[in-house]
Amino acid sequence: MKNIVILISGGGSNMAAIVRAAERERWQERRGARVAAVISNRADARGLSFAREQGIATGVLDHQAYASREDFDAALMSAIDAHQPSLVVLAGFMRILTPGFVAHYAGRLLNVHPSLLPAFTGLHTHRRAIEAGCKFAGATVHQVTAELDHGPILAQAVVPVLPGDDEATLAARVLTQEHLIYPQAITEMLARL
Ligand code: NHR
Ligand code: GAR
Repeated sequence: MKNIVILISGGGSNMAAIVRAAERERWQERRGARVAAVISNRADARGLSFAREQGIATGVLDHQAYASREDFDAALMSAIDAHQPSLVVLAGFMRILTPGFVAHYAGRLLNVHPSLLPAFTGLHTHRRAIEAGCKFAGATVHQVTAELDHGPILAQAVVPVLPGDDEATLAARVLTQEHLIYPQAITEMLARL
């Protein structure tokens, strides 16, 4: 069985989209893959209750309880590795990961980023795209490397920036595309594992 472990920090809508795609497309029977666990760095992440309702194992590791990023990442690796993952998926996970963590999951660590990389790495991407006067925005699924938001690109989707858009309306339009391209990119990745 190819186990997928998903890391979240908040809403978890990408995680839910992946779980729903796995069910709808019967990944377990057809691809020998399943979402084995959802782990959050915030106890109040709304996505956790969805995962529990689906009968998926959940875990919480509060980064504030660790003295350093290295200590947090070491604990996170132990929690993830308990599920023997083939793939580790960042879905709205908001903590930058240390080079040691990234090396440990090299080639099997994915992220969805809410911009058309290599434009707008880092945070507040929608505000920056609007301020720059971009006519198009979008989302990128990429492999995670030690350099933030710079790993090989696996999938992208483009949306228009419309007159009157603010951060919230643009983020919502981008998010609906993330929900389509992320499960698709994971499917393609699973076929290569
Ligand atoms: N880690 C590495 N090494 N490489 C990447 O490409 C990563 C990563 C960890 C997360 C997601 C990324 C995004 O899609 C991601 C990609 C968090 C921050 C950030 O600045 C930046 C980018 C991403 C995720 N986080 C702050 C920090 O100090 C905390 C912010 C907060 O807690 O709200 O870690 O955009
Ligand atoms: C998504 O738009 C994701 O691309 C973005 O946060 C949202 C999470 O939504 N990720 C980042 O900004 C990472 N820095 P979700 O929790 O509902 O999937």
